[in-house]
This record gives sequence, structure tokens and C-alpha cells, in this order.
Amino acid sequence: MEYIKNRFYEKAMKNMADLQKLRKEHGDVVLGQVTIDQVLSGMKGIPALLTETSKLDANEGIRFRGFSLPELQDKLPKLDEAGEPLPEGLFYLMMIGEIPEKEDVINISKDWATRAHVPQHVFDVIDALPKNSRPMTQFSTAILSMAYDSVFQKAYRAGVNKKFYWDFMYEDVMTLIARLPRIAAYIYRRIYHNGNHIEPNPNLDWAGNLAHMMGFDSTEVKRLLRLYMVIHADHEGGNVSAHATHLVGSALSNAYYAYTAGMVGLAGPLHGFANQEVMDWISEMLEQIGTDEPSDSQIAAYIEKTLVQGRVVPGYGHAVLRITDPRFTVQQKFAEKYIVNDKLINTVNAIYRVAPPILEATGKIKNPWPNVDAFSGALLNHYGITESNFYTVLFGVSRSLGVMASLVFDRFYGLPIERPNSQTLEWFLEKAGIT
Ligand code: AMX
Repeated sequence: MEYIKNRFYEKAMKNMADLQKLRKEHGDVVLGQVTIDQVLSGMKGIPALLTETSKLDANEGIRFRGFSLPELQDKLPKLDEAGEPLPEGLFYLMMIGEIPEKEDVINISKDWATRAHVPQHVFDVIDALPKNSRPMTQFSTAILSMAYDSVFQKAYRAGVNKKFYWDFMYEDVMTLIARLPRIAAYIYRRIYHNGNHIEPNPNLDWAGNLAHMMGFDSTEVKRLLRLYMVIHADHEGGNVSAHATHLVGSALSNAYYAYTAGMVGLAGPLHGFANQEVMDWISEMLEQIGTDEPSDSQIAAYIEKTLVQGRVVPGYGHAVLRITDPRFTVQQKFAEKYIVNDKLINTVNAIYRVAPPILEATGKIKNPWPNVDAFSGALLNHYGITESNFYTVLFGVSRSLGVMASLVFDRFYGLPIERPNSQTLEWFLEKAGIT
């Protein structure tokens, strides 16, 4: 679908003059001060990255090109009015900056369907790994194994002019995204369904096809995965998966390398793996209490115990947000709309009642409210996707939309190799006047 690429070019080109002006004429404008605390607390709050696709506000949550999640649920094209928006539409919005027409979304679906063929060696690589290796290990390894046919890499080696880098990057990005549902579903069926694989249906949308290939053909699961793929797609540029992708891409690594870097970051328990940790933590709690309908006071006691053990309560807290994550609320509303009396979802809601005041009372946790991962597992579980070890792969498939769109912008804007400055402890001590 050449016209989508052309639209991206036209829109992004309009920003180029501003960007060049910023660099040439306003490069010395001071953006703020950096404190020792900011550096030692993970560079929080330092404006250090240029990311177009979405912006996170601590007190409001994520906006994609200015649109909140509820606005997107209302405005992005859906297959039917009662359904959820197609993630293809969100990708268009992140790339072009405008809400697409339904036709644009269908065209992206078709484009991805034509690119979705996964080379046989990728399946061979997955099959060569032990079946019990973590799903994220299998996923990242599979992605990396596709790097050999990066068109960006080939063009670079052939000496293409740097002003065309973005064009080749766009091609890789579209192909990579297109292949992910097949790869994710292959890993899922390999691990949990004895390798009894399901072929893609090229007439389905990207998320619908993922549900289909995982073995779920109901309208309900397709609707859930469309929602899931939209809400996990992007969270501005500084989170670990987005930042790692961007950083590795800044060395002109190809999209497969850059996205793999993002995925191994997502696999960490403080980031995307938290969606599995939430499920493990709840299972442990229910097992120890001995009921699947715990009371608020039993949950409170278990949270206290977790804190005393020096562990985190997964699904709670955030590096930027200072409110209940709107991605949590969107899922909660989805459950209220479609699900009646699910015990696990009741427990998740009970934790939401109980946890924030306890976390707040510690005096050190900056955000006592739930994040996206506190709810997602319970929803998947309700619809029969019960294998929580797999959940971070689903997060990763979705996250490709944001980080890969950003990678095209990075190459379009010609952003340079990233190289912040590091200092020794002695230097910090001197700055603080301690030595
Ligand atoms: N349970 C217990 N302690 C927590 C906590 C939680 N949910 N959230 C934060 N804390 C602790 C931190 O570990 C830190 O302790 P320390 O001073 O002893 O090292 C202290 O509170 C201050 O941390 P913070 O500034 O509030 O958070 P942060 O920016 O350092 O970390 C996050 C943010 C998300 C990693 C943290 O809140 C956390 O570990 N949460 C649980 C894991 C989780 O849900 N991660 C998913 C986040 C969303 C995502 O990326 N998918």
C-alpha cells in the first residue's frame, strides 16, 4: 500500500524544517536542570528523547497523537460498531497523526496479510529451542533470526544515501509487524498444544488472525485481542522496550535487531513480565489463603506480607503515572460490559480496593495505583487464554506497533547515534561537595 508510505512522507516532511531549525538555531535553549536524584533514580523526568507516536501524562495517562484511549475506542475504525478498534488504525494514527478512514485500516490489514509469510527457518529456529524455554526467549530468538533479510541492512551495505534510510526501514517495519502474529501463535501452539499449528487466514485482521492461529475463533476473543493490541501498543519513548528499541536503532541496527532489544527489555519483571507476575502472585495468594474468593482483609494481609518480604506487588506502581492507569480502567470497563461474575476478576477488583492505601502508607512508593498489567491477565484467563507464561509475548506483539512506528520516524528525522555521558561515583560525590 504505497499510498500509506507516501502519506507518512508528506506528513513527516512537514516537521523536518522545524526539526532542522531547532537543531541549527535553537540548539542552545536550556530545557531544565538535572539533579543527582534524577540520574540515580533511573533518569526520571529528564527530557532526553524525541518521540512522536504517543505522550504520557503522569496525571492523565497515555495519549496517542493527542487521543486518549476512550477517545480512540470511540473514533478508530472497527469491523463492527459493537466491537473494539482495529490496531491497524492505531498504527496509522501513530504514523500519520490523523484518525484513519475505515478503508485505510482495511488496506493496512491487507498489506500486512501479504507480508505475513514467515520463512521456514524461523520455525526451525524456534523448534531447535527447548520446548520449556521461556516464551519470550523463543519469541526474541525468532525475531532475531529474521534479520538476515532486512532490506534496510542490504540497502545500507549497498551504500544507499542516508536520506532514504527511512524508506527501507519502513519496509522492514511493515514486514516485521506483519509476521508477528504467526510467530507468536506458533510458539503458543508449540508449547501448549503439542505443536498442532493453525495456518493463518489472510482474510482476517491482524489481531483477529492472531486469535485464530492461537486456536480461538470466537468473536469475543478476537474483540479482546483487538483491545489488548491497542492498549499495549505504546507508552511514549522512555519505557524500557521503547527506549531499548530506539537506542539500538540509533546505531543503524536493522529493525529486527532493534525490536529484539526492545523485547528482551520487555521480558523483565519490572516491565512487561509483570503481567505474568501478577498472575503468579495472585495464584500464590489464593493457594496460601486457601480460597478463590478471598476477603479484603485476607488480601490486605497478603500484600503486607509481600512488602515485608522485600518483594514488589506486581501490577502496582509506575515510573511516570501517578493515577490509576487508564489502560487498567479500560480493561475494567470491558470486563464490566461483557463479563458476569468471574472470581479472578472479582479478586483483581478487590485488590484494587485494598492495595492503594497500603502501598501509599509505605511512604516510599510514588504511585500506589494499578498499571496495565494488574488487569490484563484476568481478562485473558476469562476467555480461555490461561497460559500466563505466554502473556508477555502478547504484550510484545502489541508493543511492536509503537516502537516500530517510532523507528521509522527516527530514520526519517535522521536522529543520530545515542551517546549520553556517564560519570564515576567519585564525580558525583565531588559535585555534591562530599569529598
Ligand atoms: N510494590 C512494592 N514496592 C514498590 C512497588 C510495588 N508495586 N512499586 C514501587 N515500589 C518500591 C520500589 O521498588 C522502590 O523501592 P526501593 O526504594 O526500596 O528501591 C520504591 O518503591 C520507589 O519506587 P518508585 O519510584 O515508586 O517506582 P520506580 O519508578 O522505581 O519503579 C515500577 C516503577 C513500575 C518498576 C515499580 O512500581 C514496580 O516495581 N512495580 C511492580 C512491577 C510492575 O507492575 N511493573 C509493570 C509496570 C508497567 C509496565 O511496564 N508494564
